[in-house]
Amino acid sequence: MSRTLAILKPDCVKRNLAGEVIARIQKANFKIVGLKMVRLTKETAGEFYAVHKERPFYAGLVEFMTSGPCVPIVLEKEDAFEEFRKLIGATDPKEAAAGTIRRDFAESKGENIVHGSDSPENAEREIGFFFSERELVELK
Ligand code: IDP
Ligand code: MG
Repeated sequence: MSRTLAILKPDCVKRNLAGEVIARIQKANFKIVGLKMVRLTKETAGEFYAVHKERPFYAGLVEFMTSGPCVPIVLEKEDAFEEFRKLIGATDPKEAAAGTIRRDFAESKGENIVHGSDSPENAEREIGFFFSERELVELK
């Protein structure tokens, strides 16, 4: 079993799609072991996406991620990060495979509904960014 971090982004929460997206995640057999609602600040969003600091979309990304509450979720499954990236699809919904969450719900490459960690190392770091160990439940 491994863990990954999902974030329901502000567009997902604002458009009242959180329930539908969580249902899709659960139907794909991910187990939720942590979940909360947070409002990111310029500082916390900037730190979370620091790897993209030099990219042209960085300022817009920070603006978007602070535009409303988000819902970080810790998910457990075998090969969690790979399986979750498959479930959400490509960054740009126009390029995302049929049946993926971004393809079905996202409106643009920037406002793309959901985040998913891209490696086990980043999953650990990103989970730690939002959750302490005591906020994660033991399922067994
Ligand atoms: P990912 O979320 O699929 O891993 P990344 O390349 O890590 O994609 O980019 C992080 C986030 O930055 C994306 O999910 C999206 O919200 C935003 N982003 C990435 N590329 C662009 C772009 O070309 N235009 C606008 N926003 C972008
Ligand atoms: Mg990424």
